[in-house]
Amino acid sequence: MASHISDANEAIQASGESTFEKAKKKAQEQIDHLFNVSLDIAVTGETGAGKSSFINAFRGEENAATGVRETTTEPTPYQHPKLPNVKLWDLPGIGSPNFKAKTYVKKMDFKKYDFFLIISATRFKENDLMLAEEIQKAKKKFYFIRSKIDIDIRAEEEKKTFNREETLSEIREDCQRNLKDLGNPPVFLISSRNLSEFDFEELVSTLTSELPEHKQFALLQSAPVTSVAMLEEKVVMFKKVIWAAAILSGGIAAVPVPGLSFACDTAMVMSFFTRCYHTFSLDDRSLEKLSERVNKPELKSLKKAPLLKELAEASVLRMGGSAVGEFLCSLVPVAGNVAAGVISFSMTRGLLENGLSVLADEGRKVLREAGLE
Ligand SMILES: Nc1nc2c(ncn2[C@@H]2O[C@H](COP(=O)(O)OP(=O)(O)OP(=O)(O)O)[C@@H](O)[C@H]2O)c(=O)[nH]1
Ligand SMILES: [Mg+2]
Repeated sequence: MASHISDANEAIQASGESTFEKAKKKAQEQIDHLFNVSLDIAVTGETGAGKSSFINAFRGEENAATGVRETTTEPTPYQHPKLPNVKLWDLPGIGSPNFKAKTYVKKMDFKKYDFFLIISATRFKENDLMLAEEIQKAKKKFYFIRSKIDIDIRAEEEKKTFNREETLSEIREDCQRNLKDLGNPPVFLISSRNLSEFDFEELVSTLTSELPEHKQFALLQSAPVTSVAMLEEKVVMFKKVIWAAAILSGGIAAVPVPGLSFACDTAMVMSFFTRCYHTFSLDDRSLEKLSERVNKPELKSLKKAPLLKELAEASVLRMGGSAVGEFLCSLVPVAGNVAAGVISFSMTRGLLENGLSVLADEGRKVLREAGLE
């Protein structure tokens, strides 16, 4: 009992709250945010600017038709393949003949989006500025994306005087000149052919820092793993909520019952790991896509860490059976007590930390093999 009390104290301390009840409430809130928060990203810009291509690249799926003439006049939502609560909305450009600015705002229902991405493949034009002003009036944030940078770079590369950094600065400055009236907002240079290049990560960092905390979880989880730096951001995010997952995993949530099967507490732990697994793009489908993208077939057959195998199987079986429970036990720092069925807060936390670190290492290995360090 004494150790149970000190264990509860440890949980309270980890939460930064004053009582166990408050700690548990905050833990529930954090985990709800991690698992359930929705995010609605509006993507707009002229026909052909690259909206659909960006949406596809962000989601890692090719559902939005690209290179076709404008076909829809309604906002079209594209769900994130792993996070159903995250949607990217393809908004037809304001400049198309079917739309006029005033009706546009109304028709597009600006209220429902968390922020807007305004895309242009050239300079930002009057329509883009008009749109930004309307977004501002609706008290929403907007971010400018200059797309198809790979095409600009390729064209410049052929010149003798080519200097990559200079070319990029020129594009940026050229875009910014047209946005002066809006108070010089930043312009993010992006190639949807390869989000690992140019300013995509900068864009994600900026969005993350400007979103409310609970929305940050959704954005960071849904953002594609474009480099080790991006992976590390995700790892940090999960680390921050380990204490909450540990509290909710049981253990000390109730007075521990000797003999209670450890499997009873695995649901939260498993869904935490499964989240990390998908967010780090370690699932077979993501590995396959990555291997195609970087043209390295060997990525598909990387030898997997045992935890990863367990997760791959568990995600097929939904919630794994006792094999998963046993496997999780092997991750518990002091496995001895597990036999007695008493899983303490600090043990659960240790287990979550170990599992996260296994998955993070796996992610780093994949990125190294893919040449995306
Ligand atoms: N090289 C390169 N091509 C791109 C990029 N983004 C888009 N494209 C190409 O540009 C064309 C138009 O892109 P879309 O994504 O269809 O443009 P959109 O804004 O959705 O166009 P609408 O649906 O007509 O409004 C397509 O042929 C894309 O393949 C990019 O970053 N790099
Ligand atoms: Mg499109």
